[in-house]
Amino acid sequence: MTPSPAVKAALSSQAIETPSWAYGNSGTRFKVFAQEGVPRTPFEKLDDAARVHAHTGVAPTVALHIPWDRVDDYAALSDHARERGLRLGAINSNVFQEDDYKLGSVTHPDPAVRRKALAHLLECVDIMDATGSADLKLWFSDGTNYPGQDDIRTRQDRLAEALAAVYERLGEGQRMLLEYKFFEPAFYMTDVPDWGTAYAHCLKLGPKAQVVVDTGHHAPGTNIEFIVATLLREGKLGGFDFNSRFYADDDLMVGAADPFQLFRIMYEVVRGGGLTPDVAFMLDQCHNIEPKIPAIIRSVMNVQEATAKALSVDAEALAAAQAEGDVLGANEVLMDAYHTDVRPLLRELRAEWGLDPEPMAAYRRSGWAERIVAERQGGQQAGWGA
Ligand code: PSV
Ligand code: MN
Ligand code: MN
Repeated sequence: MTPSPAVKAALSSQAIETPSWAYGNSGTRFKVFAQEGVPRTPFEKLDDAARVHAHTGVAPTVALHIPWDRVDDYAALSDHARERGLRLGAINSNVFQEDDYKLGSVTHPDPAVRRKALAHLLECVDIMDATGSADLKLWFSDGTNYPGQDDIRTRQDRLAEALAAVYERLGEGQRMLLEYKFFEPAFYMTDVPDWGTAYAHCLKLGPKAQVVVDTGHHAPGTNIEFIVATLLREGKLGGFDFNSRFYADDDLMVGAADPFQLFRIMYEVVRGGGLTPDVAFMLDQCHNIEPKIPAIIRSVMNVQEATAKALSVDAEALAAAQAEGDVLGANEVLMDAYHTDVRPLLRELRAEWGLDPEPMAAYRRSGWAERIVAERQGGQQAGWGA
């Protein structure tokens, strides 16, 4: 296969955002296995993210999580990023880790708790102003555990009220990305459980409100690419939180559990014209037992490979087979692209960009892993599950 210049151009302009929390120690609710050399500060997380970008060439932005990445001087953090060829990406809010949020945050029955949660979300927009971030990512753990515990409809009203206040506060060029999740930590009812609920709120709010699809946040068997196609058709796909899962919200490396699903998602992205800066391609993962930086490099490459395969689909042949009702032929066109070995193309591209064609090997040789173990003694950055 000789890739067209358009395929090369699309891959050259792709940007995959890595999450600050994936660099720090994180774990499950059972145990956090601390690794040596993990970043002690948000600045050091950026140092690690810079290695991922240096070796892959396609990971120029880093998502922050407040309060895990709270610093006194966000301009200094932005400068630190810029000096390393990075930019600060989405600001992720956190209204799920404090005792006050036991019964919810923006949907809590107590107005004082709702006010506190809203104040945090607004603070996140202040931080966006300081960091130059364009996206506020909202994930709410809000929900109930027992039927009758609280009123489903009233909670939707409270949610809508908070979202509207945040929307009002957004500045020029800023967006809010609403993330849904079907269960956990709430086990009976979650206030933003699915794309339909997120979409309904975003539609009412306006064009600066978009839906974010976390690939681990669906019931098993859900056709995620259909959701992606639909949101793109409606102009409401704000971005992805990529990760992979075998059971629930496993947060494993994207493309590890089901590379075929990732390909199908990326095919719908390509098909729907979603390979643009308007769709944020973010990772949301935890690396509990594997070394973190190489795991993130591998994840970025997995997204890149799925994208390259999606771009390899022979659109004309597929459309012709579909028009003729050629079921097997159409399926074969898609599977041909999935089975294409795109690694030589990506190696060639990296060489063109002046990078080592093999990011994993280049990272191993770089000595960074040994250096951070030697230099980063003491202290441990808290994060998800920590
Ligand atoms: C919790 O499920 C979660 O993984 C959500 O996906 C958020 O995006 C992430 O934590 C960070 O807040
Ligand atoms: Mn997520
Ligand atoms: Mn999640």
